[in-house]
Amino acid sequence: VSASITERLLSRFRDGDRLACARLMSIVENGSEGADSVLNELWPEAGKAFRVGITGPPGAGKSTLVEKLAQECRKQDRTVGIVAVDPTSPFSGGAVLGDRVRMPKLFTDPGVFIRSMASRDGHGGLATRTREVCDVLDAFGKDFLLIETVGVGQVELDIAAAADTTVVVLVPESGDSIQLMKAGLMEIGEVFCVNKSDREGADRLVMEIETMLGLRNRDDGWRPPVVKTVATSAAGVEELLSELGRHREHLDRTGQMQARRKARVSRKIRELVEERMRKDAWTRSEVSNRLGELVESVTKGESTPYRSAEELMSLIRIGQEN
Ligand SMILES: Nc1nc2c(ncn2[C@@H]2O[C@H](COP(=O)(O)OP(=O)(O)OP(=O)(O)O)[C@@H](O)[C@H]2O)c(=O)[nH]1
Ligand SMILES: [Mg+2]
Repeated sequence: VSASITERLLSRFRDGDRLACARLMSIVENGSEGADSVLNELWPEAGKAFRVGITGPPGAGKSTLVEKLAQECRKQDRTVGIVAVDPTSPFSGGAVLGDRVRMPKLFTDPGVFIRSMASRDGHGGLATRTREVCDVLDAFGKDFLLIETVGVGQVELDIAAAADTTVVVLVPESGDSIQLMKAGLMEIGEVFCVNKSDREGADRLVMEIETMLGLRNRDDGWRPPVVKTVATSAAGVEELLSELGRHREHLDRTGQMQARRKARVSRKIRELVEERMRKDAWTRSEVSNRLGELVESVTKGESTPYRSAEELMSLIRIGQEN
């Protein structure tokens, strides 16, 4: 994407053009050329949105909850960005279509922006560029960002890192409490939601969660609340939203919000540096040529990968000084 195109997109974006917003998100999501300069441009305009991660096992009702939370936010006159990370589909098109059918009212509301993305990092994790896509939505002026992901494996750590507040959604079905422990969801939940509480066993699950929370020592002075919801009828959703607000206040009051954001900035800078170092290291032909030679000598038994790495490091450092 050429610089003049991104310039035009940015100017339309700043006028509130949703198509421009979508285009910029794609540039950022795909890591296309110009992505970093777009993010660099938008950085000063981001940082105001409250980011809520919503995770939990497949089918727990996360999307339904997100939809109802968004409607509740709109009632309170707050704008909403929704990012749904779909770990199964390699293309986000299908998911968007599905959500468009499911959330027709939200799709036509100018105060809501919905974006689906495929998690393509292959680790089952949050799509690698989710944070950056959130940065774009944030700069677009959305007050509330709701980020939905299926909680499997690495995801919860990623989502906890990307969000200000993490909601763990569970349902009263057998094995949930074990799943909870296994997946490490207990560690990251700041607000717990027992959804489908129209089903049997909801109170028992609430008690199990409370018990497990009681066994854990948190050092942040926050006791995660457990909220019962029926997402399909929006029961409990208002309370869920107010608990989110309470956690946000807690983060602000205790300075943890700032600390989290600083940690995010620090991670971001380190990531960028590492990315650049990697690129710098291998794009120089003398380095890649020498690599080829070193591979030969290791194969012949004349050197080792460790000695080779040392040598390449010196070569890279010399290149950096020039
Ligand atoms: N009985 C009942 N059904 C619900 C409730 N919330 C959601 N559902 C239903 O559960 C099914 C799954 O809901 P989704 O919102 O798609 O769940 P999800 O967690 O987003 O699913 P994935 O994104 O596929 O992991 C749908 O058929 C919903 O209508 C609830 O509170 N009670
Ligand atoms: Mg979903």
